[in-house]
Amino acid sequence: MIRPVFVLNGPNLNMLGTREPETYGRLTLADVEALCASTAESLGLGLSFRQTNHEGVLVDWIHEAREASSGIVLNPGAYGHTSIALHDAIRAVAPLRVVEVHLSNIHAREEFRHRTTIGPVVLGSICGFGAQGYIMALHALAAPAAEAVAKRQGQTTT
Ligand code: CA2
Repeated sequence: MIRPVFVLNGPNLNMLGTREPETYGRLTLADVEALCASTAESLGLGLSFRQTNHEGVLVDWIHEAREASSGIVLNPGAYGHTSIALHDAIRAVAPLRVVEVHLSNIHAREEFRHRTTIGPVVLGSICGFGAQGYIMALHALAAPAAEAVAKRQGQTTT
């Protein structure tokens, strides 16, 4: 059984769709989960979609992902700008692939959102595309996974 991708969401993202639609869009987190579920299914990926408002819970889930997932899509919310614990947790599970996602274009917003502590330790970062960013991140994680499956079956993907 191929391990699921963990899609982890940080603080306040449970409020999506209720306020600030000009910044975060109109979809709720349940809508984003449904989008991820259909994308994961079409890509042949399993999915574990979660949200927490607690930094330590995100750290625990990243540790869990080392054994239990094939990669992480992480929207760390505001902890992405402040948390050395998340930076360290991602380093601790290397070489597990982590894609950072932000719904909004953090570089076009307040200065304190321009930098993320996890940017240097993730595979790549996607921001400014709304919920589409989650889909892009799942595609990014699926491509090498497909290659690994083909390799096991003695096929090539190109
Ligand atoms: O753009 C993103 O996805 C963010 O990670 C969202 C975080 C923000 O602190 C980051 O700078 C960028 C905040 C999520 C809060 O979401 C809300 C949605 C609706 C109403 C209130 C909060």
